[in-house]
Amino acid sequence: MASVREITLQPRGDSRGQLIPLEAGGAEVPFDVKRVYYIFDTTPGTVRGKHAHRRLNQVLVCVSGACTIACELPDGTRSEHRLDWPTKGLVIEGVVWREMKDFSKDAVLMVLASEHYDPADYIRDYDQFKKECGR
Ligand code: T46
Repeated sequence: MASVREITLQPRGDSRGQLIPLEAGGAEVPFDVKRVYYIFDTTPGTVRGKHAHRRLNQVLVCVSGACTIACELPDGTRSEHRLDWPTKGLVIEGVVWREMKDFSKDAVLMVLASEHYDPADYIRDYDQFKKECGR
């Protein structure tokens, strides 16, 4: 079952500043994390992603700056999510077409992933995505 869900991460702040813990298997990250990567220093106006995954689940947090994640579910439902603060997270599970865009200059998009990197897990052709979704 594919889904896209915005989550609010709980900061453990005190007089020294903020800290957000993310625990695998907890409420925020509902899977075991096998990989972490982050995207930064993006070219102005660039659009990244433009693919779906067959098996991968992910949690995305823009830990600095801002960017927008555009998603399309298998049934064609589209949504856009502005990640512009480290307490905002997005959980993407199942076969979801995603694009990342409107990066601010200082954006650092961190992604927690449920699987190791596997090029075969990517659906990079939009028509193939729709086909695999039965559309
Ligand atoms: C996703 C969105 C949100 C690796 O070698 N290992 C990795 O774990 C990843 C993610 C990428 N790469 C290599 C493959 C390419 O040569 O890094 C290069 C850029 O990857 P890609 O063009 O797939 O990057 P994005 O920003 O379009 O997509 C990435 C993830 O690949 C994807 O899983 O959901 O971020």
